[in-house]
Amino acid sequence: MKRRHFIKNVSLTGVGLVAGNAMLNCAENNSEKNENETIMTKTNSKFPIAICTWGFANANAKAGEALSKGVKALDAAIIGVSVEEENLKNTTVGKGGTPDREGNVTLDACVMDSNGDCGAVVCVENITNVALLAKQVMTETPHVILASKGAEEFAYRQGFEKDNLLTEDSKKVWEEWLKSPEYKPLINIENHDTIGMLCLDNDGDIAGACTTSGLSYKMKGRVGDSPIIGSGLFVDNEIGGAVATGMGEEVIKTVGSFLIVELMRSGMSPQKACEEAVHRITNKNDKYKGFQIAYIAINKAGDTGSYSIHKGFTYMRYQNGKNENIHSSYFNKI
Ligand code: SD4
Repeated sequence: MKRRHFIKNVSLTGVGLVAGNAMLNCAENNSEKNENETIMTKTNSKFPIAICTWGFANANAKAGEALSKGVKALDAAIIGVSVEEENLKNTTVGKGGTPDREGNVTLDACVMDSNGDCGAVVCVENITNVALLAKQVMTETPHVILASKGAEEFAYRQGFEKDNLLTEDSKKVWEEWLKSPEYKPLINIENHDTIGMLCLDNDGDIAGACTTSGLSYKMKGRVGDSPIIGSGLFVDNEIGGAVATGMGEEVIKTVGSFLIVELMRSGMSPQKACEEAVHRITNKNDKYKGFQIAYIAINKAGDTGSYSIHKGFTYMRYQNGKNENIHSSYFNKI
């Protein structure tokens, strides 16, 4: 199936879901063409697995179901995260995201595939499905990152439609904030919901996607870790993958997701690697007391792990048809 074809045919609000359904049908048709015994063996194994940050049960289930039908890891991750990009109640991802301090909703996203290819878009306005757009950057351009207006214009050329990302609810909250604006971006221990997702498909291949509207009331033009390959997301199909959520500046300073994959390469479990990446931050000084960071990771064997600075972080894991919400262990016990 040519992605260009389905993007041309999608509606204003349904890029991701229409994309998702098209990919599912495609996988079903392909499955029919494949040998049945291969599919039966694989569905009985530990794979596929989908994990994502926070309690995004629907998003993770969508990805898991897609994987179970034979969709490859990257497309499944994009199907999953598009659920949150289109969820107006999620105020830190996609449409309905909290704006910057000037009232513009600007989105960041990246994807990384099992073959080591990646794509990202930063500071994009008016486009809801930015993870899918990041994939388009990867597959349809010679580049890895497109920013702002360039990314938006590329999106229109690819068939994405213009959308107003600032909902009435987000606008009201922003107007309230404007009455006594704090210059500091609002980020605290409880308030994070970027979605980062890692999928391990029936073939044992790993890929991921990460998408966010970034920090609430950030400075105009601010970009966090989420679209930065190695920080918000990193995948090495020989080893595993990791994604981050939380205070992006601190994740970037320690190249957190790349670090986790490298630690797994040297033999650490996903759990230990996530712990070590958090300790790199908490060992520096005590500023960690004022912000949250959390990582999740998966290795090639399908083992998963997570760790956060503070209490309260959870992640979803879909495996063998079961979609669980797992409470992460954390560093700051006081
Ligand atoms: C950022 N890491 O832009 C993102 C914010 C986040 O849940 O994760 N929010 O820094």
